[in-house]
Amino acid sequence: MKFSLVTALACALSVEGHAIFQKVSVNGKDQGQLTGIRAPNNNNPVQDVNSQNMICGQSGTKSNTVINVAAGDRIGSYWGHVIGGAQFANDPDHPIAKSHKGPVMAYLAKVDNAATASLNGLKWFKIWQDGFDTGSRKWGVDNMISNQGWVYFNMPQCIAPGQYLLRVEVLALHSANRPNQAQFYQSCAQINVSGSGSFTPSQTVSFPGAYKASDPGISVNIYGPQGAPDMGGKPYTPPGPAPITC
Ligand SMILES: [Cu+2]
Repeated sequence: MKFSLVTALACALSVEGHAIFQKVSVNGKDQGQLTGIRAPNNNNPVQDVNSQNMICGQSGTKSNTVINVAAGDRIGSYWGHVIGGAQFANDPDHPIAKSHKGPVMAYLAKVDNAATASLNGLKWFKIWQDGFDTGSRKWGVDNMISNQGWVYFNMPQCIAPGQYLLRVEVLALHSANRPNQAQFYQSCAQINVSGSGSFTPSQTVSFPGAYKASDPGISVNIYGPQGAPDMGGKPYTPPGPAPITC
């Protein structure tokens, strides 16, 4: 009884478990806290897939910096429980609460000026995702936690030079078996891509618009028959389009 009360309380305080994408690295070089990032200034999730906040999170921090990236570079996206990282020493919910199983996804949208671009009307395409591995039964979020908040992916070699917004998203599915309880966390990084790529997406999506609350990657029970957050060993497909291939 006591245990379940504690568990219920932990759920009620799940605000404690949220996370913010707040820093970028390029080939291992940390670009600095909130540098070139449009991040929400609190860690509350977006739960309405039709909200404007689905684009880059609730409007929050601004930066005049545009981060230089070459096609093929290894990009790091750093997540922390609050802006700054951990909320306090040994914060168990840093970089995110372990309960918050789900995929991590990265999208790009071409813009003229990444520092000043409006978020409306952008055409997004997915460049990477880390969903659920049925073999190890690990989620993208599990890999982010093992990397102390860092999520790594490569800027695809074929991306055409120019400025982009890079939207990195965590989708926490721990309560997604109840309507509108999937939790979306996202910020956008302002980047300038160099290289000799010439990729133009044949299909793009809008935010909001790309997702429906009923999408099978969003309205989903991730718990197996034993209650483990492992899809019962079944595959899971993240929402949105498939990542591009070069
Ligand atoms: Cu949360």
